[in-house]
Amino acid sequence: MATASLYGLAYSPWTERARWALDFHGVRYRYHEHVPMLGEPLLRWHAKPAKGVAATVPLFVDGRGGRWMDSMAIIEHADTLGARPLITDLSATRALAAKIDKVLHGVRGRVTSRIVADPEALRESATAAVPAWMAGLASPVAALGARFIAMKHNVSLDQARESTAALRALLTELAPTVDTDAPHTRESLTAGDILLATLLQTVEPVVAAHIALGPALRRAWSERELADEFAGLVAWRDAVYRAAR
Ligand SMILES: N[C@@H](CCC(=O)N[C@@H](CS)C(=O)NCC(=O)O)C(=O)O
Repeated sequence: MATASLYGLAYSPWTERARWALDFHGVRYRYHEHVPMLGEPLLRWHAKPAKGVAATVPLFVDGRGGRWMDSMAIIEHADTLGARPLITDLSATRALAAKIDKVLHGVRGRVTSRIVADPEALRESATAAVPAWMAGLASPVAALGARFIAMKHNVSLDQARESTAALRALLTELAPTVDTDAPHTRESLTAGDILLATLLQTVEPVVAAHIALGPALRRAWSERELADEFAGLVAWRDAVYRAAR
């Protein structure tokens, strides 16, 4: 039987949303952690993007010639494989994903610049790719990898302030749409919940049991001020993870 594969970056909200939808539907696949920069040729080989198009993760390959190189496309595809769809209103969900993606692109600049500036965070990034004893040696490669990501995705490393303002504006808009008191179950989970829950990774990372991050990387992903301001949403996210991930 053909084996499906998912290529991703475990800490990335884009990967986590695709993975969550596939897991929710019980899709069987082999997960492969992508290594930025060094893994680029392999990723392009698997993704086979059109000329001039960047290969990105998550990438889902079904082993029978089917290829989905976008997190929302993977969620939509996963919905065709399971019993109860996560997407109830396709155009509304796509619009929400587009809105969140715009903010996530800015936040990527903030997170990447913090990682590049923090030797400990670089060391932790390197540990994810090589054995721990090599992490010190691999840190410069991790720094190159982080800069490579910034260049490839055209992000500026000093857009931290604007990205936080955009994130605050988006959370302010989305907070009233979430019933934080409603009971959370697998049965009530929607794609919208997954999109918002994974966005909150950029405010306060979820517990390590779901996404493992060392303390320095956790700091790079966190936005203390927003975590206090949107504590209700963060608590909602934790409850959704407990109930449905
Ligand atoms: N629209 C895409 C965006 C994915 C994206 O930007 N992925 C980044 C995550 S940082 C990536 O592939 N980075 C690794 C690399 O470029 O090597 C999606 O929703 O899947």
